[in-house]
Amino acid sequence: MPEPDQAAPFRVRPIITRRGPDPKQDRAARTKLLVLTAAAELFAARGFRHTSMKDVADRVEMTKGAVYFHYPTKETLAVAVVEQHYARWPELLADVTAEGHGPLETVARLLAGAAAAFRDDIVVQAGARLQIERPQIDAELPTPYVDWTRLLAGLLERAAAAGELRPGVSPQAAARSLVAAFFGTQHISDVLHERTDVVERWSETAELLFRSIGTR
Ligand code: LUB
Repeated sequence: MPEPDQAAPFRVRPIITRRGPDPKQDRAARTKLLVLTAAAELFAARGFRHTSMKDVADRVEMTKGAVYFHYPTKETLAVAVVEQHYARWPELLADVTAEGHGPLETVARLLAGAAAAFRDDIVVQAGARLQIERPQIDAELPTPYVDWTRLLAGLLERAAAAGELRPGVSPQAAARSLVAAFFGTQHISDVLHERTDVVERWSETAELLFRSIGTR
């Protein structure tokens, strides 16, 4: 099965912790990731406004100056956390693609994998909260939803070509509907149950949606 269009979605740079022979650079990259993860924990729990750079410094037992060395502003740190939220998805895509399923099954397993990441991964959770708080953050955050929509639409076009979609189902409309349903499901699960049930909630929503778009 041809590779999904990996060129387009999620154009974000993952943080590289091993930068080659220079141990100093390695240490700097590891410290940068440590600070980002601590910030993600605080942003996920308290939000952007109620998290200070001092809070982040205290959590990693570093001076504020040392934190500012890696992230000159709290906004820069928020952008980095949101970018790492999206940097999770190319890895998930590569893993699911390697399993070699048909395009519609690939869509189903991608979103099931994303649901588990929303339940278990603090950087994913923090990125989602910061995207909700975009109006409070004076910085250029990645545009939400569009990369997932483009990725799923590409796979669903292949599903249509493979006869996996019901006649008359538009791949673009199905992609937008799946993204909207996933966003809503994870958000409600977050507000009501801190996403402890997001995998189960998404599974039941997915069951209904894939019944309505798929031939099998
Ligand atoms: C996804 C969220 C929550 C889309 O793409 C995004 O930005 C998303 C966070 O903003 O759901 C659904 C896969």
